Amino acid sequence: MPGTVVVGAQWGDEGKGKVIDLLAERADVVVRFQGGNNAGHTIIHAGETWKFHLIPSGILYPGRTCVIGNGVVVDPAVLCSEIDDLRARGVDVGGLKLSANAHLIMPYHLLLDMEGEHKLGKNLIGTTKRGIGPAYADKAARLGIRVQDMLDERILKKKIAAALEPKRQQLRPFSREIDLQAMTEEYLTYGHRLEQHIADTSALAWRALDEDKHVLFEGAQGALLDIDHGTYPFVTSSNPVAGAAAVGAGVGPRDISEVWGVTKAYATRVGAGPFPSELEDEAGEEIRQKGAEFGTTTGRARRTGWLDVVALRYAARLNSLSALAVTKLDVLSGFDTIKVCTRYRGTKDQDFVTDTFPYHQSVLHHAKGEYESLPGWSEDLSEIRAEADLPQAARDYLAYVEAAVGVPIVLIGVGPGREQIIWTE
Ligand code: 2SA
Ligand code: GDP
Ligand code: MG
Repeated sequence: MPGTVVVGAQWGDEGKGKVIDLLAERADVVVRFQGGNNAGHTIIHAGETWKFHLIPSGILYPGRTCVIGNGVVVDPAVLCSEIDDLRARGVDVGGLKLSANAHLIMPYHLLLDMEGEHKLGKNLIGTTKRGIGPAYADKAARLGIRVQDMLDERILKKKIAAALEPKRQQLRPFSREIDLQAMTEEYLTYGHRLEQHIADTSALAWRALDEDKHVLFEGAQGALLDIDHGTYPFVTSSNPVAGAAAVGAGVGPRDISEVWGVTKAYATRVGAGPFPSELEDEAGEEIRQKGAEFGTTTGRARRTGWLDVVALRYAARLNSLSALAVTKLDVLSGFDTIKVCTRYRGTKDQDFVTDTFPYHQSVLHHAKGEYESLPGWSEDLSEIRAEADLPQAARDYLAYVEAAVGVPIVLIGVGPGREQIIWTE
């Protein structure tokens, strides 16, 4: 079985980690292709809870090759501590491979991310403050430091000096924290520690695909946070859509045969930006509490809302989704009525009704959801393992979503545990 991509179909935190953990059992290689340690994937595997930020979620299977691809931005301090934590809990990390071409998050990227958010004041984006945006900015400006640079002191020092030069003014308030020699030594130490994992991961992925092995491409964040297609500028600085899997892993588009989109049975967003189906009432709070909607990386409360099929259809198109996994259906138990956002209507001076995701920022910023109401159910779903055993109202809800999005639902989540899933027929 060749390449399968798993991506977020909303604003991230859809439960991709759990879906990847399930699929990784039958995969040979798992590759992260974008983002960095802004991502947070929570997995409950063999009764234990794991939180991954950089290391692909397949690492819990012995013998699995887990790749951090060239498209990822890597904070080596975070990577080393994730490796240490896994080792301390008895996990073999021998299969971990790190692309020599991946870009590094440097200490000044963290400072610039914090400073950038501070300057934006009330227009802040609500980044995770992990240095993601500034690291991708340096990559595009060809001032990035790459994993391979950590293996050569002379090159490393020269490149850090060159990267710091145009940032002098911005970094002036932190001049005491920025020491070229100390930074060079720190990153050389990381290079030394990580050397055994550094590889030509593009060739590795290609070889696996050429041998007809199953390669799983693991996305982070979600389609609506995509820097090109999301709710710009309230987005992350990479492309979480499926097309980026080829670029960020170093394979060709024809190596990808399936694209799974993961969505919750409702919607969440963490950070600022448009969210047309947001609930700012008791129902929203109930979803947040029942769904434990707090950031895996930062602990921030996530904004909550009803499922938005306008946005989901957009994600299905952008990613050419072949399958949909719907997680957290259990969280909706107990609502008399469940709403689905099917259209957007303009507010203030904007007068429009649309069932297509708006491409224009001003239109999107004034879009408010309009809803269809469906009957809810009261039964606890957490022990159900067959679609036929779900309450009729839950089955009707899923059928409605499937028809509205136009992508078959293959997997339903009814709890955070690994076994709390229903495979559809
Ligand atoms: P950044 O840090 O530059 O990528 O932030 C830019 C926007 O992208 C959002 N973003 C995320 N949204 C959902 N989940 C993410 N991962 C963590 C999680 C988030 C957390 O799993 O819960 O712990 O807060 C993630 N990473 C980035 C971010 O909120 C900004 O809107
Ligand atoms: P990711 O970033 O897409 O991997 O998602 P996160 O791990 O950030 O957030 C998803 C959260 O939902 C995690 O805490 C999971 O353990 C949890 N989760 C996943 N699937 C389900 C489900 O079907 N039901 C419930 N109740 N929780 C789930
Ligand atoms: Mg997450």
